[in-house]
Amino acid sequence: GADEGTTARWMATHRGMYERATRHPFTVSIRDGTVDLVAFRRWLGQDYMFVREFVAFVASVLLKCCKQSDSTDMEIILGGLASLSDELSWFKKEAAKWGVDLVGTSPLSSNTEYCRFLQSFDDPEISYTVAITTFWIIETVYQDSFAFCIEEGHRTPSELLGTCQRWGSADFKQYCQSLQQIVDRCLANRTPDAVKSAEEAFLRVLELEVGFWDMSSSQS
Ligand code: HMH
Repeated sequence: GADEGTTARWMATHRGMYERATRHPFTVSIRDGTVDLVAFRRWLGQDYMFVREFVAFVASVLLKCCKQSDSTDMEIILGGLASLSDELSWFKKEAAKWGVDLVGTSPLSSNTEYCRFLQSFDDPEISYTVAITTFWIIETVYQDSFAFCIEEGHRTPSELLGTCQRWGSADFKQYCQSLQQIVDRCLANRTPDAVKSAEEAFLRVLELEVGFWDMSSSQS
């Protein structure tokens, strides 16, 4: 319909891939209450390192935005960047609670691969449209994954509810929807090639997210 943006069409077209990222056995096991706490600890340590790289990535999105877009976009991205400060504190507190040594943790290969992808956005040749699309879908995978863990019928262990609420809250959903509106607006006036590049970035994120969950839940 007329109110359906490009992002909604991608999510329908690539439904299977989107669901592999947002209904992954790892996050579904959190919701079921069967989660392996060794895996949860591994995810926590790895995600802390990811978020540190993510800060630099969001800064690169902000920079691209400042160079070519309007001030409402800037305020939303800046708000997202600011909230990562609180998120890093949260990771440290949570790591202490779970006995995860953040200093002694080194990135596993899927994390390194994802971080390299994030670093590639430093290139000024990568467009704001591709960057904001990437930002939106990275946040949305966590929003959708963790919201499912606190939806009706969940059996999420109480000590994991705080984690799930961080990304599964109504506020975080609203923030993701603001990003999605920016993306759809950016895509609306771009060439088919530019839209295709953004769609490829969208799919790459879904792949990298599946890899990140696989890495977290792997038994090795
Ligand atoms: C791997 N994807 C990964 N970590 C995160 N913290 C987010 C997305 C959301 O910020």
